[in-house]
Amino acid sequence: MSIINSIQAIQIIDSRGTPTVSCKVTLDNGIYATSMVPSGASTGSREALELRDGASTYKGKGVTKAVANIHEIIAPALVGMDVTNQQEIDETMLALDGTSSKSKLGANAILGVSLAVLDAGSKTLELPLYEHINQVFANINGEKPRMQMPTPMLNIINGGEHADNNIDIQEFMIMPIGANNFSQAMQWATEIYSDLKNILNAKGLSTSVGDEGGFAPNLQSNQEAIELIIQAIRNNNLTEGKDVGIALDCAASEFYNNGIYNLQGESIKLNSSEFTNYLSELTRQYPIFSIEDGMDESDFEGWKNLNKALGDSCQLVGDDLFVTNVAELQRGIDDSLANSILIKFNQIGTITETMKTIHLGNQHGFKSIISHRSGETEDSTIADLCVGLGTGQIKTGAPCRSDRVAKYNRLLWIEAEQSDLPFAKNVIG
Ligand code: 2PG
Ligand code: MG
Repeated sequence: MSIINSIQAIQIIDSRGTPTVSCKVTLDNGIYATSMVPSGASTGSREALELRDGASTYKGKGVTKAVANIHEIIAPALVGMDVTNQQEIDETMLALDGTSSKSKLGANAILGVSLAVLDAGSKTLELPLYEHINQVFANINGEKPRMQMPTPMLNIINGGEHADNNIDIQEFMIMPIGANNFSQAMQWATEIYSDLKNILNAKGLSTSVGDEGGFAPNLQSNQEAIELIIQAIRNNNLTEGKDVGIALDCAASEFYNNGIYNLQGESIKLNSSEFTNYLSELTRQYPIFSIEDGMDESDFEGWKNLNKALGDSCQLVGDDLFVTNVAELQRGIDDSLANSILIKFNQIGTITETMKTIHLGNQHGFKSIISHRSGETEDSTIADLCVGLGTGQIKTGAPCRSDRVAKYNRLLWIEAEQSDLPFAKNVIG
């Protein structure tokens, strides 16, 4: 038994210059761990509540109330508990909050503690974090995942809410599906990224980056973004579709209104079935292996139709659609809305709930993709989560900016230390 002795929290700053919660859990044996909570921009409306002060300081975005909730409500209840009992600790916080949206304590307060508890548990057991995560999942779900290194999904052109350019689709990602191991996948990705910069430069286009480290030029169309990426892939003697797949996150809720998908960058307005055709056409033209949030979060008929049209040939990922919530995922399974789920622990607020959602997906053949948020920190827990749960895919931005590469660099260390871990080669397609 390793007992929680104290819990401290402070307000820190994330990669967008916005306050967020950091939490430190100290055990009676002197071991401690800290966490930092990420934050989204294109958030789903059914996500758990991120508690912000709304005061005049920090443009209303301070998190001192969430910090106070940790000190005044959560810490007194958790001090004295066994840190290795993740589920009991998370469920104690859920009971303290008592709301379905975590609006009393704030999902940012609860997650900060849940993550620090997870890491302190691994430290006191002297296990690498990913191995501890593997065991915690088995304790909660009675199933021990097969650990593996993921194929990374690297967002190298940013649009939508993550950039100030005219591109409507939020993320254009490369997936080095044909690499032999994780480090080769990262090598290819950085080489492609570097070539893409040269290509943009040569065309007189901006090489400034967006929130996730991808380039954010103004372009004629979504197609042009994909074609520039394909050119960069080919410049490296790699083949699109064989060595490197393309993945999109449309974040379609951001440009959907009253039944219309409004692609302002291309001056096109499409209804739900026309937008399904637009996406189907893109997959016919280009080797697109994965489409996230292809439809608005509440356009359930649209999702059903997209899944009918593309679900057999393409990974269709629910992010705003499922918000890492077990009930939302169950609806998606029952109604055949998608075939994969994006996992972001701050959408739901605890490690235990995150693991239950992944477990439900596993039972129904859904792929889980572990994901960062557009507002990030140097916290790299998602790298260990991905390996420990063996989900096979991680999306955590471009190979650029420390908030993004902290996760990739942690994965490079895991690969170096555990060379017998299999790599999720050709994970899709
Ligand atoms: C997404 C995420 C991360 P945000 O939509 O998948 O890329 O963005 O954190 O802004 O919701
Ligand atoms: Mg998304």
